[in-house]
Amino acid sequence: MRIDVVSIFPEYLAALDLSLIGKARQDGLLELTVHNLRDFTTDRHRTVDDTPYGGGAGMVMKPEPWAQALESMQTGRRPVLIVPSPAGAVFTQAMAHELAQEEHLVFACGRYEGIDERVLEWAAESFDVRPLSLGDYVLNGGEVAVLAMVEAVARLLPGVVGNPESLVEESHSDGLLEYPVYTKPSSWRNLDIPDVLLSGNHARIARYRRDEQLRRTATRRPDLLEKLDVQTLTAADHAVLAAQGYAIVDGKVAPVAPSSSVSPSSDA
Ligand code: 6GU
Repeated sequence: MRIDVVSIFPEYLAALDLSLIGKARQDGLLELTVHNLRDFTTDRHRTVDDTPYGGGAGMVMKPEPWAQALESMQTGRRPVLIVPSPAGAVFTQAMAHELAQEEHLVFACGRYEGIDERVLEWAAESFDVRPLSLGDYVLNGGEVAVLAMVEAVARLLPGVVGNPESLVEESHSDGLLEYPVYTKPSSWRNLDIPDVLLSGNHARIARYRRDEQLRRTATRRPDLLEKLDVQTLTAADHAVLAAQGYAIVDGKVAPVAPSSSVSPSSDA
């Protein structure tokens, strides 16, 4: 995969030299280049921003440096142009999987109040333009979002994560949060790991972990439960959900009064 990142703070992206992503680049699995937007300006001051038409606070990124930068990275195919913005659609694990299938991603890091909107219109001719947000909060610029998105995508590329099985059971891959994990010692500062993990009974361990995924998701992310494909839920799952105050209503997981038929268990 090829990734180009355009930013006025290329040093911000230095973290992409490290760890698994740095290794993927060294191994040739990922060809990643960070570009300085100011290298695409033509004036003495290397100006990238100007005041907003219509007034208002802050500055807006000028269109021409962006056009010069993006033109320099056009290829025969249509690359995906990701524009990190709190005004974008929320980036998800499903999108990370989709983007991991692409040949070429370009990330355009905006700063200040954002990039002149015409850049996105103009770019749509040669790029698949996607304004994407990390979530409902505001960052000062796209750089931190790019670090997050590049890491989420690159770790899905074949060969980047050593053990591909570690990608299967993680949070969000099946619409549920991950179960809790423990390591040695089994008793630490008067806190014991759940007995079932020492039982050697793999079916019981799998059931315990699935229960914890359902309980955690019910407590921490009830919004995810309501998006679950109910076809993937077993009778045992229904019982755990009932104890958390959920039932299947009209083919969806929905909150109801807690069931008394199943003894409630402590939450993760
Ligand atoms: Cl992608 N960019 C900025 N500037 N702020 C954000 C964001 C992105 N996602 C959440 N907040």
